[in-house]
Amino acid sequence: MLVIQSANNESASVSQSGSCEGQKIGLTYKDSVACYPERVQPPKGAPNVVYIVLDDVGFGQIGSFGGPVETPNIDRLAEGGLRYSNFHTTALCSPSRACFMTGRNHHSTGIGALTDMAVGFPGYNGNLSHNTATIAEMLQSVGYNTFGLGKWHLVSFADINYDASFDNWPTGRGFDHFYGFLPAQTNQWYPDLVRDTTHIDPPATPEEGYHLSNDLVDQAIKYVDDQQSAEKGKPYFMYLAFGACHSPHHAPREYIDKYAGKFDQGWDAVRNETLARQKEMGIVPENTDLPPRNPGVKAWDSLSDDEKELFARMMEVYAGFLDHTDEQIGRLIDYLDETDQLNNTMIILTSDNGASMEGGMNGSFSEYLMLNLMPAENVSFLQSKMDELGGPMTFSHYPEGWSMAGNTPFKLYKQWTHEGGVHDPLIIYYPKEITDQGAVRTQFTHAIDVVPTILEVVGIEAPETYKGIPQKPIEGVSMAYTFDQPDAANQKSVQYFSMWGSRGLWYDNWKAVTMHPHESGGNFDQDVWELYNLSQDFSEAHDLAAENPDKVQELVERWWAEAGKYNVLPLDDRAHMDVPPGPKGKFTYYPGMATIYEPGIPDTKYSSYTINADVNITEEGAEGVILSIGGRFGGLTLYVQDEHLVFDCNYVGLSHSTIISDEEVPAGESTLGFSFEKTGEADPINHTAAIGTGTLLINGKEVGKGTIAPTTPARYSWEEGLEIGKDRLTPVTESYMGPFEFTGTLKKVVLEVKD
Ligand SMILES: [Ca+2]
Ligand SMILES: [Ca+2]
Repeated sequence: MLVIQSANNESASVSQSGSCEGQKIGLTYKDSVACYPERVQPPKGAPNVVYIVLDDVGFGQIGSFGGPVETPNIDRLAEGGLRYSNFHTTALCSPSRACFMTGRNHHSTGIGALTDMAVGFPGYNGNLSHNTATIAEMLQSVGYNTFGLGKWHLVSFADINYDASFDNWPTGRGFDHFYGFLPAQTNQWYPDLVRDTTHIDPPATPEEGYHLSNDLVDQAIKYVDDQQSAEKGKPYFMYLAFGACHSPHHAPREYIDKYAGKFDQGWDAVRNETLARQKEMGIVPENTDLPPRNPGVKAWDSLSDDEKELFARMMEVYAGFLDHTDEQIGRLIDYLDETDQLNNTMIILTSDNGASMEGGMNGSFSEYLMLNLMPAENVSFLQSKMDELGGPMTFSHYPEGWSMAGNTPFKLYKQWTHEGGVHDPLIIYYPKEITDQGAVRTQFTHAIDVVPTILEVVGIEAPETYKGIPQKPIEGVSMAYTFDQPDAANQKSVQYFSMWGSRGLWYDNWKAVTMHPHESGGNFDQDVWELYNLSQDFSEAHDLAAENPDKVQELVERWWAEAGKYNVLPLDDRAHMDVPPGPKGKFTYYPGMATIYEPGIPDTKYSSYTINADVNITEEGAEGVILSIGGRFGGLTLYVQDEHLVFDCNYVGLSHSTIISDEEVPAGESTLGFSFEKTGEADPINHTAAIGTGTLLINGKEVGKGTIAPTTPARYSWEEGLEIGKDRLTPVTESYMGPFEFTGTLKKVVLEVKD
């Protein structure tokens, strides 16, 4: 009777939470003393924290930072809080988010570059290290409820499918709930949504008025409402990371049209106008000089009328996108206000990197062209798409000139460690503790400083161990000291930057920086370091390196010291954007299967392959998709329509190779098939994966044949994968409306990739 002996023993009394010392377990309840472990409670008066992260929004785009876009709701936060005019990020999405989440440098937590570019070094393996707990984990463990919404981009591709470990999905990193998307970007009209750990269909279509930004805020309000209804006043942490304003630039038409004609003056004039407003607002020092146009960007006045018309429209689309986002933020603020929560909520709003040049000099109708390393789109092609920009038929991006203007007054863009890449807007709104409302703070601050600021305001320390794992110390410095001390000295003295080979080191208001060309062969010793005194030259307009070689030397040495401390090495300028070919072999799929995302999709780009589907069709016939990969901006699909079997290969949204069977699909049991016989290897120079002959087969008999070329060179889609019996989100071909589910009985589909 081991149990009874143990229960009789005094020392066996259970102390579940350390606060149940009086508890006693006897033989029955009559000789026992009950104790209920107390719920973990946040410090008394701890505020709600709403952490809003915009994507690819530059320093000079939001109204309250002098930008040309109307953002009255973000401006409300600025007027009621503080604007930080010397705030920095890492130049890229995942790395900045790693800092935003952990308070540690991005290499320190394994996100040296994008999660899409994971490499086998500690600073670059693409998953947030578990020795750097996230702010969600820290707040959850002291009793906050935690809601994650929008873009995650903090899980490596190795963990993107349903065979993932899930421990770096948001719910594995401290979020009670998550509603958003995992990769770098998603279609704002047809997002690839994840709820907690399950992919779901969007709740409505664009025709019904759906847009992701609206949906995120609806869900954000619902999370808070559900939680506050259950326990009024219990604090929560909300991380709300919009897809906006990363490509695709998608916004309801009326928001875009509101800006008609507003950018006809061009990017050079908008830069000047923005700088003038920034000076007037005190966002930049009076003596700030505008650096010359970035390399390759043409003077607006030198453009043709067609170029001006097209490019101005592309900026109208972007402005509409940001304006629309602002309105959603306004809905959230209004909700907090109307429900009496605003005064006890700290709202942080920022962006993850400078404005993006990823649309190239002419802009782009589909970002998937850039992601497939396709040549720049020419103006006449883009003009043919002009009326559709911003809508569901495009996946567009504005040209570099607008990105330059968006980063006013800085040089360069997202991806680079000059200020244009790493200098971002930051607003902290917390009326309870911030009394200098509407003011500007000029202390040097960085993405790693947000987490310690939240910890200080909440009144907790970062844990030394989290779930048994020893933790790295927080590497940022709380900004709370600036709340009531506008002139306080910088409490930070040094910050390194390192992105894709480009490097920078800020030390005591000096900055050394070098622009390293991507994929240029790893010759880092040939990089030329520039030197700026940022206290006198806010915009890096005057390079002092030649006159101060010793200072350059000192800062470069400090860079190496910081690099050694934080896992920055080895230096690596390779893009690592190549998608590994998918697996080969024989794969059997059944209808109802969840989407499989690249790189988990078997190789249909570089190898010959066959598709064979066992179906049963009644006398009434059937239609629908048998197998699809991707969507409107690249992919392939095998489907039945109008009694015929059809194969369609969508080449990055630019052209289609289509084969239609010359015989009807019969009723009864049959095997519907397709084979791709490779006739030419992948040819990166000509922007195609393998080309070949496609053959449609019904019960083994050839019923159609054609050439399949060219084919998607690198990646079908981040957000639309392999599906059986349907084609979710955007359709591969406009011949049908998604999801176009197969109406017959689809027993199984065998995809066989040959060596
Ligand atoms: Ca970004
Ligand atoms: Ca699709």
